[in-house]
Amino acid sequence: MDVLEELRVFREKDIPYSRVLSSMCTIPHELAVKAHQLFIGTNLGDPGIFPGTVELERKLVAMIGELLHHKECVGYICSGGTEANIQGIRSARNVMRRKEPNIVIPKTAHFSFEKICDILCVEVRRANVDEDYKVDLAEVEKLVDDRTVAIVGIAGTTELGQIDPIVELSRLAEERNIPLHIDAAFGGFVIPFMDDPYPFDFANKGVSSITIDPHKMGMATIPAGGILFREESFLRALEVETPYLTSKMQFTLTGTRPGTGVASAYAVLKGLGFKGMKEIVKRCLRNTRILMEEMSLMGFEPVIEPVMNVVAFKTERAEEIKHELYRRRWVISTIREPKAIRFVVMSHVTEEVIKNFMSEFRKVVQWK
Ligand code: 0PR
Repeated sequence: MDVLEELRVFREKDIPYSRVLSSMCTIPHELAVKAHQLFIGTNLGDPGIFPGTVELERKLVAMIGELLHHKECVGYICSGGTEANIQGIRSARNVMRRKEPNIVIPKTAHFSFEKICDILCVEVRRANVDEDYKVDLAEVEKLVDDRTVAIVGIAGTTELGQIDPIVELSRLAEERNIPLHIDAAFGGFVIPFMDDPYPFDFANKGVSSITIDPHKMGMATIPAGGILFREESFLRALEVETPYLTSKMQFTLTGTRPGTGVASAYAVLKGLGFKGMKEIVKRCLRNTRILMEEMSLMGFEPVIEPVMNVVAFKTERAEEIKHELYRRRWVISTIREPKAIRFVVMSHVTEEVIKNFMSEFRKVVQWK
């Protein structure tokens, strides 16, 4: 067998996106795929060799910065939300220079913060959430002290797509002079394109850094995460010397770093424009409502009214339903609390996909 033939056999074992209602990634936009191909082999880890790719990254950062109400922001395209969150907290820790530092995050934060706590040796304090699964401000205030180097707010929680009260968090951060990092890995490319966007970004003076991932709702190719800072000093706080490269200093976490994410994210944002992105988000939100209607007809109740294209429905049988669906090659997920099945309605989750899914889902729910 020819090696490509062999590869195809493995690839065919993967589950196609048309059966996946759990993922925050999706089929990249065709413009992203073309851009990716054009930039294969580029390495932003040695920028002197790739001045064109460097220039493109600057343009992309400014473009995303404009979307987030701060065109002059600085940052870079990284491997994903995990790296972006690590770097956001690492820079705050380095800028703040506290002994035995801690950070205050919502209980609903992504598990990348577990890694942060381990790698960066910062204590992670988890604030409770209210009945809408938004972080409780009084709790955050209680947990913050002189050793707090960052407060974290989430714009689009992993499990429910909820948005924390970032306006209030920003006020608190300003008052206490503590950097506020926003994890908008998912919501960053959703909220700005909604009809009545919640102000989650640099428009709030207390926000010092934002995670925003092109490889999620930005329709870019994997890997493409984004970390943006309000001020240059936060980027400088990440630098190490690179004695033998074409650059003197490096602020990224990884060394060798693909330019493909930069190119594919730029292609989508520039190619589709604000209007095109708005249409994608609108379709995802409409399909979320369709899924909601189908599920409520079956008697399922959402954990919260969906804020964006993530929705979870309460059921004691969540794990069992997920496993039986997986056995039938359909992928959904569950959340930690309360017991619920969760869906992410990415652009590949079309009306047709929902229809096919619901017909299988009905059989699974009635089964046993
Ligand atoms: N922050 C938030 C709010 C996230 O939801 C995620 C990932 C991250 C950070 C970390 O991002 P990276 O995975 O890019 O490092 N959220 C999804 C999750 O863990 C990612 C995902 C993507 C899950 C595709 C499944 C999947 O098929 O649930």
